[in-house]
Amino acid sequence: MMKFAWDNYKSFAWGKNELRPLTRNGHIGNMFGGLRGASIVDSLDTLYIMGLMDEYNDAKEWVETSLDLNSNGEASLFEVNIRYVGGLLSAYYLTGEEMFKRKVMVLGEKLLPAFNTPTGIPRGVINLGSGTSWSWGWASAGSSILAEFGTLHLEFVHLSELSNNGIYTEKVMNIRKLLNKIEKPHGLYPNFLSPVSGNWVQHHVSIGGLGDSFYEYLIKSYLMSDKTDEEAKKMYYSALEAIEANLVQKSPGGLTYMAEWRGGILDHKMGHLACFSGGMVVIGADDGAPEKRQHYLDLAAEITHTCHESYSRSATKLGPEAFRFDGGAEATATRLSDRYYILRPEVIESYMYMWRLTHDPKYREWGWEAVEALEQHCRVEAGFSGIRDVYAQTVSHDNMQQSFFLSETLKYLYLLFSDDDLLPLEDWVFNTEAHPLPVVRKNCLQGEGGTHDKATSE
Ligand code: DMJ
Repeated sequence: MMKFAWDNYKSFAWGKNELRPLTRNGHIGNMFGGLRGASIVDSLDTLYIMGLMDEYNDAKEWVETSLDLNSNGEASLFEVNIRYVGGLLSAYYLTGEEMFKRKVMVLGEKLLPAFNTPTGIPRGVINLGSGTSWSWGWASAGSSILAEFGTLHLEFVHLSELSNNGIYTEKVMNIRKLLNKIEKPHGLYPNFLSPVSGNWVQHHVSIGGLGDSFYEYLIKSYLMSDKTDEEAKKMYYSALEAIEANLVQKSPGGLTYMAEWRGGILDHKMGHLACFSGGMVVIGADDGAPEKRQHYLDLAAEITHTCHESYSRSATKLGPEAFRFDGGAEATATRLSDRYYILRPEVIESYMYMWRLTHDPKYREWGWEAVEALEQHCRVEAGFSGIRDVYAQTVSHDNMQQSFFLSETLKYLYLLFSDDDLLPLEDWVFNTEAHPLPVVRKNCLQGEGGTHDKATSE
């Protein structure tokens, strides 16, 4: 599947950001500020771990000769960070190729002006040429988004490691400091924060879109620090406690789900994006209070089961963008506008983590069901495409092969069917775009003469 997706991207969209598989051309979009080749940078590590070396070498050569970092457009800080910074960092750590390190250092520096705000909370959009930054037009009152400014930590810690320059870590620690200080309604983190006043702009809380990877990066920051970042650990487990107390629900049919919260009122909806949380809860099961270990394993299994139900209750056996638990619905989309599937990884991501941590064969069976569904409904003549309605017997394609399909969906599937010693979870942490980053081991010189910590990829 990876070779097919890649070969078609190469034939019809080489150098563009994504492949449009029906019209056989490339898509550029406006998320990456004029940067090109998102599918190439997102695929480097996947190709490498799959042993597709000719393809990896083509990708590497393109990055070396054609990835132009002197672009001058409006980029999403979050998207550039998770796909480009994450992709280049993991390519460097996996292969040791200095060129990736050089590129990521240049790119990292270009992101720093986004933090020049009264609070140091970055704005969502940055012009990579001029360094001017601003907030998304659609975000309430010029606010920054929790899942955007809260999903920089892993990459920025590694930028500091590699450059021996503490500035990146300082920037993300400052975000954390503010989040720790500010009052949280019921212990929850709302999705919108003003980068000017440092106050929440409105009280919408979600484990899906707008909130999701902030929570993911708390537990992963702790794990990536070789379990030394006690502050991240504390924040993660208290956030999870608040989520359990306010958002986790059981449907009349017995399905556990994470609802959304709007100023105290629950919206009984779970987004596909929120399905990453099965994986998140299971990777954190061992490090919370010992008496909660089994509870976390159960919660992770229940959420993953619910997300599987959202797939198995559709005609295509692929899940909708959002599913509901009200008006008689149980893990199904009720609105036409929520019925699409754009090759997202989150459900398969949770299968992979659940498999690694429990070895229950059902997770491989569920992963295989997803493979068959992808092959049957999303494979078209020139690549893979998202579909508009997972409940329709005859599918309609959206003509887009997202770069995260190559970076995440196919990588997580590959890992689900690989032995545990391929990128072992004790040594690697996956960023939110599935780019593996090594655990930063504390060397024995730590604290002596300010020696910086050393990253190992053993
Ligand atoms: C990816 O870019 C990342 O997983 C992100 O955290 C959420 N959205 C997409 C995949 O669905």
